[in-house]
Amino acid sequence: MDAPSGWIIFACSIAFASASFFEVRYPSVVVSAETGGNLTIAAGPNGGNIYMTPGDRGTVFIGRTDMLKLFQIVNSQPPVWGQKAPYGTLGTFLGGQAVSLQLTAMDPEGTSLHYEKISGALPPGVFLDRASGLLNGTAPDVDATYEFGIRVMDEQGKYADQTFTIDTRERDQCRSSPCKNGGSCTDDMGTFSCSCRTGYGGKTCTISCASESVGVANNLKTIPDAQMAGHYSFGGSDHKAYEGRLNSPTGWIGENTNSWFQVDLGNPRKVYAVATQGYSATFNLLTFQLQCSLNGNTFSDVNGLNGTAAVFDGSGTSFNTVTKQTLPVPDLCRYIRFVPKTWTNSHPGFRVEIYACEDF
Ligand SMILES: *[C@@H]1O[C@H](CO)[C@@H](O)[C@H](O)[C@H]1NC(C)=O
Ligand SMILES: *[C@@H]1O[C@H](CO)[C@@H](O)[C@H](O)[C@H]1NC(C)=O
Ligand SMILES: *[C@@H]1O[C@H](CO)[C@@H](O)[C@H](O)[C@H]1NC(C)=O
Ligand SMILES: [Ca+2]
Ligand SMILES: [Ca+2]
Repeated sequence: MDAPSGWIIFACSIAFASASFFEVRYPSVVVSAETGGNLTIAAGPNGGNIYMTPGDRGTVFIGRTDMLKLFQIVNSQPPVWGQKAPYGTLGTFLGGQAVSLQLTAMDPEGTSLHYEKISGALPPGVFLDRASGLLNGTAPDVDATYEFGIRVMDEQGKYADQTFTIDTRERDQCRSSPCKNGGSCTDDMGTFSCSCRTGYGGKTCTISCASESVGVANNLKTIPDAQMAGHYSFGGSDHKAYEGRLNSPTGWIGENTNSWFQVDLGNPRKVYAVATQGYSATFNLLTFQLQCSLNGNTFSDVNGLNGTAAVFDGSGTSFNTVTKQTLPVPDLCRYIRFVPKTWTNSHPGFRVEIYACEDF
């Protein structure tokens, strides 16, 4: 009788232990139905049992499915939330405050969990770490309630959903009195703005505008050469506008009272003061007027309190003396022109600086 090794021929191996029991012991036992047939294991009608009992390290497969594992999953429990109350608020946070909230859940089977937002919205700036369940970030500066659903899932794919809320409150950024020198504060979303008293500027009114150089001076040069212009210069081209910087070794020299020297600040600023230095006994400045423009095209006189063009003192013939003049009324200008009125000897010659604040 030839049979494939490892296989048994049924007829040869039946061992009758008793009238109601038989046993087959081989490394592999295969029982198969013919093609188109059925393999049927049926207990008798009078209460017989069917057992499938794998060894300690064995299991039971149907097809490729590990039936023991499947039953374990079927019988397993979903995770349980530590945070109980539905719609439970997780807290109230002030704008800018750090948020660090640990969501807690556990799986009765002890498998590891991961968290996922399934509905609603987290506060902008707060993020969920899916592996740890940590809600972390910074509260937005608004009055709002954020409601969101979180699903916690175990390794068996079982999950529990929970809805949470986080409340945020807009913080009053003016509470710390950030505006100095009598400036008034306006609170905003995440920020504030100051309205400074006359003479002060900057985000928090700490800048004294009459001392805030725009940077024409030779040692500063914040204003580039290209933003300086001279009209009707002495000697045609001998003296360039960029020589008109305070403390420059030379100076700008005009021709007569039709000449002007212009600085483009680059953007509109409130001009509070100007300073001049003379150039020499020959080229100097005794008095001048100022003109101001926002577009570089239309200029108006800088006036005195009496409403007519103010006349300012220059430094005369002194090379070193800086003569600073405050505008009677601070003027918003992008372009500012120095118009020489009087000088001694030959021609008006001078060097300048301008003091101004950004107009907030
Ligand atoms: C297999 O089982 C089915 C369902 O009980 C039955 O209809 C069919 O006749 C069986 N086939 C054979 C070959 O016994
Ligand atoms: C939480 O957020 C803060 C600021 O947004 C960040 O510095 C910190 O590293 C975060 N912590 C964790 C554990 O992600
Ligand atoms: C008006 O005031 C300015 C400076 O305040 C002065 O230079 C000018 O001479 C005054 N004009 C008249 C007409 O008083
Ligand atoms: Ca579970
Ligand atoms: Ca605010």
